Amino acid sequence: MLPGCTSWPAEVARGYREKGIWRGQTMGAMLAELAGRHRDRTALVHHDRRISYAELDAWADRLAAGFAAHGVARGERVVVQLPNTPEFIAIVFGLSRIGAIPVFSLVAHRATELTHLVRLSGATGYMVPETYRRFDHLALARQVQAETDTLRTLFVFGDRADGFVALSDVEAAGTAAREAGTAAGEALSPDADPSDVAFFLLSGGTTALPKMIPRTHDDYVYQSELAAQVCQMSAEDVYLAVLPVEFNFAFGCPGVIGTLQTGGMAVLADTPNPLDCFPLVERHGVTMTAMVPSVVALWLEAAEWNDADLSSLRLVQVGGARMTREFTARIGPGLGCSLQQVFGMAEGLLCFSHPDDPADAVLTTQGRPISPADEMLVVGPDGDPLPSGEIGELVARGPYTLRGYYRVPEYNARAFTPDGFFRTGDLARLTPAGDLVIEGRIKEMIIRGGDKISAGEVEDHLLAHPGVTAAAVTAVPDDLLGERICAHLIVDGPAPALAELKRAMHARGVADYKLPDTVRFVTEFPLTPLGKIDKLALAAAAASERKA
Ligand code: OOB
Repeated sequence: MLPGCTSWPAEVARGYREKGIWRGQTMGAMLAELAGRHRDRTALVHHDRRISYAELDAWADRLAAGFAAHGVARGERVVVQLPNTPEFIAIVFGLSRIGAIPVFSLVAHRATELTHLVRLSGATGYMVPETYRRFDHLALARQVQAETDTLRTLFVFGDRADGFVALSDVEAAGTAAREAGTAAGEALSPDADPSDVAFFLLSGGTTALPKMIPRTHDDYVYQSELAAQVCQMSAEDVYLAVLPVEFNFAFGCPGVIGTLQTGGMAVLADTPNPLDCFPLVERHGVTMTAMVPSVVALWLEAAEWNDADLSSLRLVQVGGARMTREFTARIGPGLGCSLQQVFGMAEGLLCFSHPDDPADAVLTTQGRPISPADEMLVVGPDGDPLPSGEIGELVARGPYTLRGYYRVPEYNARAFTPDGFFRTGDLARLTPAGDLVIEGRIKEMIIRGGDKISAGEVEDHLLAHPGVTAAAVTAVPDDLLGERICAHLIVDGPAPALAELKRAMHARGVADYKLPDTVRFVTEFPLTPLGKIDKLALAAAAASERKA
């Protein structure tokens, strides 16, 4: 495995292989197999473009050869920052075919996040769109290259630009290399090792900037295929990628990858907005999709007055944040389909409720792990498993749950138990039937709509503001987004306005979704008996002020 990643213990890995859980197939080889099976069937749809399985496979090959021709070598990391496009999917397959490793960045990330990712990953390549939502990604890429040491090549999806290699030129180089190679009888591209990293997902972040999650070919091929099976997907299914595909949920839970593994068709939406998505459901006969609760809320509202025909929908997966029973009860009737609750994380473990579970379980639990080989425990403060029904921390290990984040050994020592369970930082209990119920969080993370924000990261940015002597960041409840970001500050001198704090953070190159929504000024922080800042008390104070 790539140095800096933690492998599964050898005997555990052997067990997964012997049981056929890990198939020893790379993502690239899997696509070739799928292309052989489904040739002319449509794999991907975006606007008026339809890409067949055979076309996607040939495209990934051209890109693989093209990236190699542009110096991208096996094991090298390439940060990929693209909106929902077929290019994103083809590039991921293309890079992984030469054993290069895409790092999935959010399109909303800015200089702060990207310089961090490039430094942490040691990336040699960075792929951006020209502009997206009027933001100049070329300028961002130039800035990130100037501020870091390893970026050799900037790639752009769009027109040629100074200092960038255009994706069309990568493809052209690939076509030329393949023709020359075929003439010389060379093997196309040496395939990657299935037990090695296929790509890096990013953690929602709890303590600081995003951490990198190595996902191997073996683990991901297994996860997405199993997720598709649990959702009873078939070649007749049409999956709508409503969320950004760089999220694990939309990429492989089962997402786009699981859809391809069953021979179905994946439609890529530009935004989760129902006004964009409803016409896609109608036009393509979408049968399945995945959303976070704040997006479902928009869909439910729109479905009330919009007369779009959503009758093709059979299953809607909802996860990523907590929901009330009242809310979950509206989803099935409101959209005319079955609901599946999903508890998931980029780190691995996936729990799904099942449409044929008792109605109450579907409405109030996040179901069970998708794999019989998943191990999931609810433990108390001493690390011992708690009796069923008691609330404690959820810990997990299994064939698609990471054993360590990339290049953060000290953090890993705390984030995993000595026997390799990942400490999720989520508070949970199990029902007598064995279903998971998420009750809250230990980790200091705010879930604002679909976005995960690390309290510690925002605090660091606020502390950089002159006059701010102490900062604590908590969530405040919000009807629309679930939670919003509240900054509690102690200042020396005049209190800066919220707009001023936001402007300063924006100028530091922080993604907009992390900017605080409200600010409170206090003279001291309440402390817990152990002398830590009592964030529960701060959050409660903010919530009651908000109500008033
Ligand atoms: C998904 O992945 P991430 O990595 O963005 O966030 C993971 C965290 C979990 O640790 C938990 O705190 C929260 O998001 N979460 C939920 C939840 N599902 C995730 N909290 C309450 N209820 C749920 N159902 O969010 C993700 C990845 C794959 C599939 C679905 C969601």
